[in-house]
Amino acid sequence: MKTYQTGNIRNVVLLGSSKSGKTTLAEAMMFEGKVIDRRGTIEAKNTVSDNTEVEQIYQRSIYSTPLYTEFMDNKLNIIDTPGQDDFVGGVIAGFKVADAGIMIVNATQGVEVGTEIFARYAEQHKMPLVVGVNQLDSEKAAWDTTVDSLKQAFGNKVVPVQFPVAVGPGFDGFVDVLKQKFYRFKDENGTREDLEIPAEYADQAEEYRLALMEAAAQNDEELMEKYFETNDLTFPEMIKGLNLGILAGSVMPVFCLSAKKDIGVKRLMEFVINATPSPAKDVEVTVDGTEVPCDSSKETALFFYRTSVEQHLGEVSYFKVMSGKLTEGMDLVNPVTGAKERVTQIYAVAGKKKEKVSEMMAGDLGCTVKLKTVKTNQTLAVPSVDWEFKSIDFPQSKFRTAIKAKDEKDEEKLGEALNKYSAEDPTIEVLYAKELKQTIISGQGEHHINILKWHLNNVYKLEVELFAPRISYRETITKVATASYRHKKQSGGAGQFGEVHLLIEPFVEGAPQNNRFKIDGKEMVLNIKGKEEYTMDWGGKLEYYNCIVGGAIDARFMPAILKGIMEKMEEGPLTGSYARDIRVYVYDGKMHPVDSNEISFKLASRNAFKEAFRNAGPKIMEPIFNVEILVPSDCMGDVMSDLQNRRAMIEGMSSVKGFEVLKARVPLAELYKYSTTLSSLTSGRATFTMEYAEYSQVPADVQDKLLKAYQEEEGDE
Ligand SMILES: Nc1nc2c(ncn2[C@@H]2O[C@H](COP(=O)(O)OP(=O)(O)O)[C@@H](O)[C@H]2O)c(=O)[nH]1
Ligand SMILES: [Mg+2]
Repeated sequence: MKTYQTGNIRNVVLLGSSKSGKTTLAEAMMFEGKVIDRRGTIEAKNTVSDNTEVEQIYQRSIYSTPLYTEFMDNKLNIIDTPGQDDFVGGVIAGFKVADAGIMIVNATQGVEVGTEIFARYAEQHKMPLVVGVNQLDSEKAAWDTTVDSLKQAFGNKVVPVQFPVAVGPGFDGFVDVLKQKFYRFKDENGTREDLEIPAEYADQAEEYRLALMEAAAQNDEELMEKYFETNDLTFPEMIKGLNLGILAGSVMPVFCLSAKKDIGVKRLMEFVINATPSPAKDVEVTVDGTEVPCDSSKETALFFYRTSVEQHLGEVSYFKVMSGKLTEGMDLVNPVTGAKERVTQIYAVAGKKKEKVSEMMAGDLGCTVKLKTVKTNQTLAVPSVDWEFKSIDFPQSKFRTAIKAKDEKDEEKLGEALNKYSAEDPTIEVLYAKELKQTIISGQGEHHINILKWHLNNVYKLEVELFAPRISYRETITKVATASYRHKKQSGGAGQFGEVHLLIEPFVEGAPQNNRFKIDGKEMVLNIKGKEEYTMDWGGKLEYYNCIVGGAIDARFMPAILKGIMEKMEEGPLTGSYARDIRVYVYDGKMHPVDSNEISFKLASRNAFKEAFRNAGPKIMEPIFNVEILVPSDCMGDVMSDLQNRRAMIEGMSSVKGFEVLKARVPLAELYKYSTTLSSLTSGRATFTMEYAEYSQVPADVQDKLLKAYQEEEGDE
């Protein structure tokens, strides 16, 4: 393959609902570019893009696949993506390295859930979109309704550049009003005749042309003037206007396709090359704000957007050349870790097929093998620069579950497998929750986690169990209480003796120090001699006051007393959860001249604290999350009533473009598998985010249940 200069590269992401035909289109694009000499099909399980076993079993894309084709002296790098929200990670990684998206819409369905969801992601990432209406050869294909559904979803920026003639099984051509041609196809291999627009379509063509011209003109004042004066724009002027509009997100041009019959594929590629930007204008801003232009004459730097383990190759690292020129054998450095790497081989990638090249210019996408340390989101650059490119902004996870190996002996193997898997799929997070004593995995949805499970079963040969994670409850108190405890043991040898009297009250941020308390109607005044303040690892505070008078307890025992309290806070008296936000005043006690030691005082304070805690109006607190849900207006009722069953507090509602934005506060305990429920309530059309907000008291009935459960568990032991 020849070396492509930055200006002759286009990086695009294929987007759209599942089964709209992205993978089939990618196949046709590579066929047209002669990267492959025959097209595979989804049915025959031999496409370049869906090439993993799990994808062939499920017959759909799960991973994003980097591909390329060569057309009109340009290299078109294509990221084929899966059409499901669960696998959005690959789409977001694609946005990081691409300059435009091609949104594929199925002409038998019109705009679908996936279309809406991925258009929303594209908008968030400021990704310009070109639309291809595919499957126009299908029995049930409908052009007008599909275009209407696009206009309804995305408004006036939707402008067809073409319209088909004879939609359905007889679909063999379309009129292109930008090129002013009628393209007719003679076979299913893209062989086409370029004809004059037939007279019977002249009026329709003129109507489309005017609409397109107007859309092109509105993006530039000069063009607008010219258009008003002459009522006409030349071809280059149209391209210029459309280019500006696409970039600004104010024009979404629409094309006709049958990916399966290779109709419209060449023309779409031609347009992408003419009207979407090359990486030459890209400027990437590093973590510390340095602007790095995509210029092949500057210092070499690579950004790694994906890694995977592949048959025969081992670890494969996918990169974009962000700056400079990459040549075979180049020595580069990770500016953050200092790790040195040699890029011994460079490949252009078309799925499994890897074509060796000797160099690559800024803007191009490729892969290499046998790097020692590089992970997704990392940078390699020549030693003279310290650029660190910003990480891919993966969406927050939406589905959380606990996992364990069915056979305890496999726990370590499971840990290793999970680490490997999450390195390949950064939208899977793995965490060992010390507090819960559980391994928690999170991802984008239940299906996402099920695919992970498939890998654990089939690739790593591990049997695992998924179950609801424990909740990190907290315990605290609501009023003042006192307690005393004497620890005494005198059975031969050295004895043990320690007695502690303490008072506890709730700690409230900012509340003034206090030394007068009322206990059972009696006033109690303490003589505060020392104060220590601790922030607990799990949140909240402990304030520890020494109020001992008359040497009732030696100062040397005070740390042991504190230790006893700390231990009990780590394993709270109610349910064994962490306790927080408590003030403890140690005001009296007793010592024994011989038998008192640290252990005795620790045990005495532990028990005194436990008793005081239970008398101080103890409460269990639970984590509450802020949940923001984007719901289609017609599903609002179902989503609301489901939320009510989850003890949610609705905080607000607002509407945007046919969607309602619902804000609520929901206890984490009620959010297990929420993404699955939400998806089934809305046929997959809603999305949500969740974020920790605060701890709040559980209602009395829930507290009773938790106390009972803990007592039973304790009883079992
Ligand atoms: N009739 C027809 N079927 C198509 C066309 N494009 C794709 N398909 C079929 O639609 C299904 C989904 O295609 P695929 O490329 O996997 O879609 P993806 O999920 O968007 O990647 C497959 O059965 C394809 O054979 C097309 O242009 N016409
Ligand atoms: Mg696909």
